[in-house]
Amino acid sequence: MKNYFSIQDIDSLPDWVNEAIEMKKNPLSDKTLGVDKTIGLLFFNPSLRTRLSTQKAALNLGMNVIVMNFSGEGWSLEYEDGTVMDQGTSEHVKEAAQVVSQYCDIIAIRAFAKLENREDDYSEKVLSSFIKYATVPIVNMESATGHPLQALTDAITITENKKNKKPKVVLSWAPHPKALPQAVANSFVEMMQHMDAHFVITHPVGFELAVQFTKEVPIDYNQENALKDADFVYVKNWSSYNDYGKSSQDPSWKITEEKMKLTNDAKFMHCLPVRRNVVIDDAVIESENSIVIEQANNRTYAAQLVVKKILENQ
Ligand code: SN0
Repeated sequence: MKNYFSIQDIDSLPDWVNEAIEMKKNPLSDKTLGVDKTIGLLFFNPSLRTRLSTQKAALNLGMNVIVMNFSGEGWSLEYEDGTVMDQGTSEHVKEAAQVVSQYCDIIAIRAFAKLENREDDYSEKVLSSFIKYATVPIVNMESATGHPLQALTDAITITENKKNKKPKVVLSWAPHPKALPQAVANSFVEMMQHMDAHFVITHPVGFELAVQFTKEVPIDYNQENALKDADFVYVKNWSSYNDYGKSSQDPSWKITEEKMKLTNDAKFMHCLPVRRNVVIDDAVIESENSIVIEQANNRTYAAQLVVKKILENQ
């Protein structure tokens, strides 16, 4: 594998999930694989889990890690060809990507959707420019349209926690005070189509995700109906794809203890960070069925597996 841009880069999901679960038992088993190699983590947006778990993963493989926050600290990058750069942008991605490639053996990038222009976001301008101009592998740490490290984490977490062969998994939209990207939901939806699961999406009318991700997945506009008999409830807010970037705070979609009673004693999942008592009630995130902390722990093993696969290919 050269780049980890989307879950399409996973050649065999069951093998990857099993390998990650094995790696979790002995995280230092490949501690010399990355010796004398450097991973550079470039952040255009905030992070807690992604930054620390990816660093931890690289350290477990013996790598050196360098981190740069672009927002505020880096030069503002230009992505268009042939621009007369007499406005706000200081450096073209063509130079930046080639320069960083000389310092790093792998570059990982976080660049969220701006939610201003759907075509711009869905063209994956930042990630695809780095993939085009960098001379080393690129790892997606949440791009405009996807968060494949999170989705791999979620596949590992569901596999570890499932009680039956084909669990019912429900992705539920929830309210949020801010307009958030569709990236986490897109990659989760994509991932669930590769897993042995009864998968249902529930959200208010107008919050349909892009059909290129949802394909034939059933959508139930009635949240309570969708939650019935669920084994896993995965909660996430996203802004509208059709009315691009429109948000909603409709409190009737918040996940409560009452709603969780409709499920088959479901495990509660969220990628974090989560707005307590807006997205979910305290009682749900603090319940025994909440596996969000364990889910966040698995971020390390998802990242470690991806970096390992890239190192083995170098
Ligand atoms: C991001 C998102 O894509 O939804 C990252 C999730 C891993 N989430 C947020 O930006 C939440 C910000 C907030 O203020 O709650």
